[in-house]
Amino acid sequence: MNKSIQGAYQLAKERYAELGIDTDVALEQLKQIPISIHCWQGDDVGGFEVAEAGSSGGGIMATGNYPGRARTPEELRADLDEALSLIPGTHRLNLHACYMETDGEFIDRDQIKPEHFKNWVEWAKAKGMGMDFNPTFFAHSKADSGFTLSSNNDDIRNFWIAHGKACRKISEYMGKELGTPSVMNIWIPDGFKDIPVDRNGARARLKASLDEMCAEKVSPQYHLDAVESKLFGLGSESCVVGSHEFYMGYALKNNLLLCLDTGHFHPTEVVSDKISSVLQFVDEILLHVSRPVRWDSDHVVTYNEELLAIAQEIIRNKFQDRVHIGLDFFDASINRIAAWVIGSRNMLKALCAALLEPSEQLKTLENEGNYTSRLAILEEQKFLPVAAVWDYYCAQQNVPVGLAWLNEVEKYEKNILNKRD
Ligand code: RNT
Ligand code: ZN
Repeated sequence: MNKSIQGAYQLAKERYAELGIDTDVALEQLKQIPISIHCWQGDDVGGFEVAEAGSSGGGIMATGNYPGRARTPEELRADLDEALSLIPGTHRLNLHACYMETDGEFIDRDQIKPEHFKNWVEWAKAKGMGMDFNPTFFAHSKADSGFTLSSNNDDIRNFWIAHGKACRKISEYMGKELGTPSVMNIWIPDGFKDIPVDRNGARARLKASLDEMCAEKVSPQYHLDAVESKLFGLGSESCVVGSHEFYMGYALKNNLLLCLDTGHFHPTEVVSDKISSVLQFVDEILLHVSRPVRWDSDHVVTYNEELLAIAQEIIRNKFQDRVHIGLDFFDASINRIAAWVIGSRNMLKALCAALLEPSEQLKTLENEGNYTSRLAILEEQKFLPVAAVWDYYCAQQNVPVGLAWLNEVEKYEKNILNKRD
């Protein structure tokens, strides 16, 4: 390892030791936290479905047309390989059902089977990675009305229930094959563009559909169901059927995971404040870490105060086993591999910083009512040499230190991405 990285780390180690923090222990803990990296940043939520493929549509949309989008599963896996080689640690792959591989054959979503995901599973297995999964309830002719599981058309509703059931089998297969439960997240675009008069009807149908879809018990050793709410979306500006209250209630009643997407709440609400509330009542949650800009805009995650606050909530409360961390953003206006790398590294940096906090000392001060010292330490720690610890971690994990990863992405862009049409 480079001498200056090591030297800086030694100095940082001493500095943190003064606060009672062992940086080696912190890095050992960081290594144990997997991030579920979303496949859909790599191709603008396109997927590889035959016939029904196309725009992301149905309530979400990636904007931009940066060259080099992955067009095939092989390209997407190669791009993920590149991104993973630049992100320290062992992580998970979060796959959407529309990334099925059907050998050129049209297989509708109610008919998909584990075999259509075999290549992904083999790919993950070879790397010792776990996988998470998502039914795809959008970008399909049967979602064009804007309603899926809450549709008032029985054919449509039953089709999507069948899709959900098929996906739970696939998720179970992933969990079995990879030896770690697959978290299957349910997000639907259903909602009303303009003011509805029968919100209740739609919500009652959604509840009935979820009950039917999730009726079969699957071992939590292999598969976990999660439900994701949203405040509003494209085409569901006036009412989202799967609102926060709806899914919070559903998760509590049925003992499912609640998924909190950081871009799915009112702009002054923060997910960091919700974690310790919902974890009083649900066993586990899934996070979709994104970056909202004015609305649900799915920007690349930056190292900002809220990201740090989320990491602090997880680490301070030792919630690592109860919070599944997934990323959810899609930016097609910049190099897509860089987007993955920036967002993932930021999530890890925030966890690294949180692991270096003297949280027990801070809690004691708070309990004693010593808010002066609490604030002083919180502010002081912002300027401690966390970067030296992070750099050392990257070097130790054999990934580029500092901005060196960007050179790798630029090389890949020149040699690989720019050769794609
Ligand atoms: C959409 C939700 C959902 C999707 C992914 C692709 O608003 O955030 O999680 O982004 O399923
Ligand atoms: Zn999300």
